[in-house]
Amino acid sequence: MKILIAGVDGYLGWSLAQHLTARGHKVAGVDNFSRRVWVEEMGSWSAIPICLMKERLPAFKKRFGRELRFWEGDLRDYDLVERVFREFQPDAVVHLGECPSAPYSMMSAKHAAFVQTNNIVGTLNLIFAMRDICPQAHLVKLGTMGEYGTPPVDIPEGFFDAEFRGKKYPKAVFPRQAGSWYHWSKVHSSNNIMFACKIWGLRATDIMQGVVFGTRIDAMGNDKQLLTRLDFDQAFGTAINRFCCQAVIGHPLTPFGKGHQKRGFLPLRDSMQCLTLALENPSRNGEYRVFNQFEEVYDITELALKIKKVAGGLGLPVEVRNLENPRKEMEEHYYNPDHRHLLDLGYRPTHDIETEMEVMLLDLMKCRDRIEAKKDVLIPDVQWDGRREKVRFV
Ligand code: NAD
Ligand code: USQ
Repeated sequence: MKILIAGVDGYLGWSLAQHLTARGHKVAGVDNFSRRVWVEEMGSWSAIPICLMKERLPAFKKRFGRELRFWEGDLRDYDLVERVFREFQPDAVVHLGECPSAPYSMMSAKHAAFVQTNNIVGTLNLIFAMRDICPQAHLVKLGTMGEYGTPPVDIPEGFFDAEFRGKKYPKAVFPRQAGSWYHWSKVHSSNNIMFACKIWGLRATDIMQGVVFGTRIDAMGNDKQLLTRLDFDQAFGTAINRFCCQAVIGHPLTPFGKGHQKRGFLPLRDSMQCLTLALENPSRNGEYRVFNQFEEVYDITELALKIKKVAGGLGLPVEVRNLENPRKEMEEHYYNPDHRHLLDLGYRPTHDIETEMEVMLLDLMKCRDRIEAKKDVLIPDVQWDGRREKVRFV
């Protein structure tokens, strides 16, 4: 299959390009390197050193024996998107090319507007190009489990059978209650894609993905030039990735507030497995389907304690110390999302989260100096009420 990855220079995108190529697909990608700039703006860098695209591409060719065709450019530029589609004629498009950070979107009016414009306009351009150039292509769009928020009821995969005043309403869209301007940008794009499928007969899979963690996938082998980024700052470092970076420098692991927030999590290698299943089992023409993509639901403190245990086994003593919560979110709550669709397609979850954490810690121990050099970024100062003030340990 010819697969276009929008956002190919990113954490997931660079991994996915390798995973899909190793499976025999023909892959091409677009990126404008904005993730590199945002992390720099946060005063940070990737814990794992990453190469420039001009170094990544020859290393890719050497390992896989195939070119990765690459266009540098902004998905908000329709002319670029149209050119890429005309030249590559994809059978499938994986859209990862968005700003993925909740805290970044909460920093100021400009950041909120940037994140929403970037994410919504880029997505619109992709669906217009699909309509006009490749209407048979399948869009696999990364949404987020955070679109649903944390409601006090079970969360279905996108749709549920509603009932109001005794009347049934089958396949109603499950209500969205996102928790940041970023998460709302994902909701808006979900609605736009659903609409495009309805009026133009496009086909799409909207992936409500949980939080991803991990430093590597098998396809990378031991080639340093093929490694993907791993961030630990307050905006672009996600929970387990941050906790592992904290552990290797002996910094306390930092659940926010009471620390009983629950989320769906999955290792990077499972994310690759699930995205591949979605691509190789496309939706029908005109079908907009939703997959909830995660391995297991965990409580943030439970995860911190697991990392403490695994780190201890590697001779890294570390404590868990809660920080004031910079976000407005529930810290103790019900959380029970469904995730049958991918399991029905054959998803085999890793389940062995502690082994995955050990691999991460061993990889990150080699990057200790880089984390130490930027350790100031581990304590957040972006608060959901608009203040820019570092939170304290409680
Ligand atoms: P990432 O920031 O590493 O990757 C996104 C890539 O897209 C970056 O390389 C960036 O430069 C590029 N990009 C962004 N806007 C662009 C634009 N306008 N034009 C061209 N390129 C652009 O993020 P990621 O962690 O790989 O996440 C990928 C997707 O998956 C995002 O949509 C994110 O919301 C979603 N997601 C990620 C996670 C996670 O835990 N990492 C979880 C759920 C959902
Ligand atoms: N958290 C802590 N301590 C930390 C970091 C995070 O307690 O040091 C908590 C957060 O408060 C939150 C939870 O852990 O309750 C998850 O936070 P996160 O930063 O790991 O993830 P989040 O902001 O939700 O965003 C990430 C990705 C985003 C994706 C989302 C999936 O950055 O792209 O959409 O995970 S989900 O969380 O399911 O919405």
